[in-house]
Amino acid sequence: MLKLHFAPNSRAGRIVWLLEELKLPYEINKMAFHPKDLKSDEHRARHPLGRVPVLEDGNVSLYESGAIVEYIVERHKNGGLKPAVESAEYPGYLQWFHYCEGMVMPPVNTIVVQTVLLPPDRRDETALGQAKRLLTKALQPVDDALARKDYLIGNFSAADVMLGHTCFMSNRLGCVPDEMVNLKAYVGRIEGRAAFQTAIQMQ
Ligand SMILES: N[C@@H](CCC(=O)N[C@@H](CS)C(=O)NCC(=O)O)C(=O)O
Repeated sequence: MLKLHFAPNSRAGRIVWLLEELKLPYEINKMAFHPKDLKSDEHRARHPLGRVPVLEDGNVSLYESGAIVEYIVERHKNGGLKPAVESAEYPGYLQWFHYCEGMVMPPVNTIVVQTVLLPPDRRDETALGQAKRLLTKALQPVDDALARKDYLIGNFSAADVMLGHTCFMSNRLGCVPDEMVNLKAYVGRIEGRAAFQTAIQMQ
């Protein structure tokens, strides 16, 4: 059985969401989003940086959320969530799948560090302002791409599990401007998915 090492309000939610969308059986090790769990020797043996998500599947152990998503879709169940390599949708799928960790998550990380993780006396307003501006810039092409589509490549796909989760987080951080109406509507559609609700409510 697939085993997911999880902490709330983290990228591990992407994997719960995917497993729920695909209706795959899994077990879950819920940890606190706290160094006592994440930086324990036990968890560092699974992830050298003490982070989540980590997926175990028999003798396979894997970290990096994007790699885990690809692994599940390729090795366990496609469920129509990854277009065929020859299809017209495939290049867009690849682009948005990787745009998530490559372009959008770096400023999200900085914002979370500067608003939640650091104690108030160590926060840096300049770094925070820069990250917010960068995030808004990085989200603009996503808003544009969603002008005539419900999901990033038309139908719901694993690229939405990656980037959609990040759009939801960006919105929750107050970084999706009202003018990005396509993106706001997209986040609403994602929030309306039962599998997403299961993932986001898991604590
Ligand atoms: N690129 C990695 C990032 C993993 C990561 O940074 N996870 C965060 C939660 S979203 C974490 O575990 N942070 C705990 C820490 O930094 O101590 C992935 O996509 O899996």
